[in-house]
Amino acid sequence: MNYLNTILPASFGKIEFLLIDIPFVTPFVTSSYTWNGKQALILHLEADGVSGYGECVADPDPFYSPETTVSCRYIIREFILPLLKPGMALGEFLTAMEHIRGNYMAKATVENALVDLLARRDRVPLFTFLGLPKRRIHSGISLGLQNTPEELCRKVGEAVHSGYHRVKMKIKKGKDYQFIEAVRDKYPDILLMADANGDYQPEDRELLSSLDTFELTMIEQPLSYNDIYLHSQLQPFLKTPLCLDESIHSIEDCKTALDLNACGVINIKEGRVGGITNALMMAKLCAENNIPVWSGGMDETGIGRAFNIHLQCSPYFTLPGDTSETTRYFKEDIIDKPVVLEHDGFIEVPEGHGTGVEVIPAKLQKFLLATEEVTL
Ligand code: OSB
Ligand code: MG
Repeated sequence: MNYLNTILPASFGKIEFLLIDIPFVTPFVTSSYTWNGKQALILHLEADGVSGYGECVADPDPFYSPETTVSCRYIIREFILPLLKPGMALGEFLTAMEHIRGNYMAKATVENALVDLLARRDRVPLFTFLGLPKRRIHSGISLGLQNTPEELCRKVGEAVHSGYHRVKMKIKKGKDYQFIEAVRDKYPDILLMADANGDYQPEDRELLSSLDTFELTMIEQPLSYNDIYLHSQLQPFLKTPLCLDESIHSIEDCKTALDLNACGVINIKEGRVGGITNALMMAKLCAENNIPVWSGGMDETGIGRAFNIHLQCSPYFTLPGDTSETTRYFKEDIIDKPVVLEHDGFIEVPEGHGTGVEVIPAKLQKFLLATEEVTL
């Protein structure tokens, strides 16, 4: 990872937080919460004549992760940004951040803004800066909980028709077997998986193993958001591979899950695991242990979405992830170009410098809740 030797700017012309709120086209319903829009904390850095943007994947609430937009802003301002020193290499900065415990979403926000800025300064796309080959990315859709199996089947039908490579459906207790059965009856051959966001207990083992008949590619985070061990006890009772999402924050968590055989797949959200560099290290470790990984999403705006796309240029990401078209989430986004599916369901990596997506000032203004300028 040669990019880690890149020297950071000697000083920053501007460091600012932008808090934005973009309404969703339709509410996103999961077993843990219903989100009506994306409130996102954006970090904007300016130096050496270019800008870099990082999007924090935390929500304003602690219902997916303990980190929130407010906790991240605090940790970034008080503890992460003060670690930036003139003449420092990116890798040295990442090492300095390890002194701060946890707070991986906050760390990812700053790493993202820096690598975007450095790639733009080098006038190369982010994937090139990271040393990754250019490739087209698989698409995948994450459908929220629906009221009836019929409504769900209609949504799955739309997704299949659009060309999505795999469909993920949210499940929760009472909205599982019948809903999956209805989809499988109609779409016997699609890559289908279910995400429980931690709604089940070890006692639900029989119910979870009854889902084996539907040949799901995986069941994501059936047990607690906080657990790896109980998943390792559940996995032997299921044919379907388990996938861990919210309980994996770090390389250490990843090693624990691998050693315990707690899952057959890991969902790597770079914004949840401390950024691109950690995500690449985790993906490599999983590949060495024959555990396939995919890139999850957090309903990001076009800024965060672009990082997930560049990350998937890494050949370690072998499974389709939660990378969907912009129009699935927002009528208007704050960036150009929006994500679209090609005729065969693949997604192009943006060609421009850095993430290759450009903030539209008028759209940013429209959805802006607050700004805060930071001086080091
Ligand atoms: O569990 O993967 C999840 C969105 C927000 C929080 C948690 C999750 C999700 C998704 C949607 O499933 C992924 C996406 O479309 O970006
Ligand atoms: Mg999930």
